[in-house]
Amino acid sequence: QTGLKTKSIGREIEYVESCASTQIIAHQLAQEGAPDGTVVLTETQTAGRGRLARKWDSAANKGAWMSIILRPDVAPQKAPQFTLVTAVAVVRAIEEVTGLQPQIKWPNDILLNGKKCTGILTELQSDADGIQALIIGIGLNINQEKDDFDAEVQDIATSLKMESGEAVNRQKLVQSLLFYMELYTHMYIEEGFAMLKILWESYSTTIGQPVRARMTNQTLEGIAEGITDDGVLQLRTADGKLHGIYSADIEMTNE
Ligand code: BT5
Repeated sequence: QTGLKTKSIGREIEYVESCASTQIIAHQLAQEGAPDGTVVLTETQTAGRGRLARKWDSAANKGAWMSIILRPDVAPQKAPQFTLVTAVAVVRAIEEVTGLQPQIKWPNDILLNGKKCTGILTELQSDADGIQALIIGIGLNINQEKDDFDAEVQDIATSLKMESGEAVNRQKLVQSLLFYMELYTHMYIEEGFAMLKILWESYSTTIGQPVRARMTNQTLEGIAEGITDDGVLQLRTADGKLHGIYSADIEMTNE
């Protein structure tokens, strides 16, 4: 009895007590034809990963580490917005279960009091026919204490328990997250990003702020003016030019 209220997401759940990375398992399952909505969930990852092959600290039994396989019938350029849609679902679930009020830092971080409690990693399987599968990885810090985190992330990471002062029921949080994932991904696929963008912006800590955007080949500083309906960050530099940024690490420069 999982208590799930969803129709597609989480109807198939592959639960493993530990693994290298749920992304690896999900990629393999997707290649073997796993249906839309399949979820891979684990307690511990030995090689949890972030973007650009960075490490994701996945402490035992205290978070929720999962990958969701989606098979949306959308063009590949609509894939990056799934990260933003997922961020909204994560915020709603955390609000509902804990009463905390997280913020979204474009594109893939969820923050509480300026520290990261969740990271999202959207990966793509595609071919000449378009998207075969999206593998959406979500790493939620739930019941960790500061000491549970690796030394190198202790100053930037937080958990729901650290912020609320109470242990959080992980199952409830996962159920709520899958519910909102289904709701918002369907809304996005059927109606596009415009409505969700309004919701996203209401949770965003990035928009309207001075930021530094580090990309692989350059760094730009300016004001984050907004995101487009494609999820592209609009950054205005001091020379007045507007830059469209597809992927970067953002630092707030007014802190
Ligand atoms: C992310 O990358 O934030 C995406 C993280 C996705 C993790 C999930 S867990 C389930 C699934 N299976 C996987 O193997 N991955 C996904 P990025 O924006 O590149 O941020 C990575 C950076 O976040 C690291 O370089 C650290 O600075 C920091 N970090 C690492 N572990 C953290 C943690 N547990 N909490 C907060 N920050 C962390």
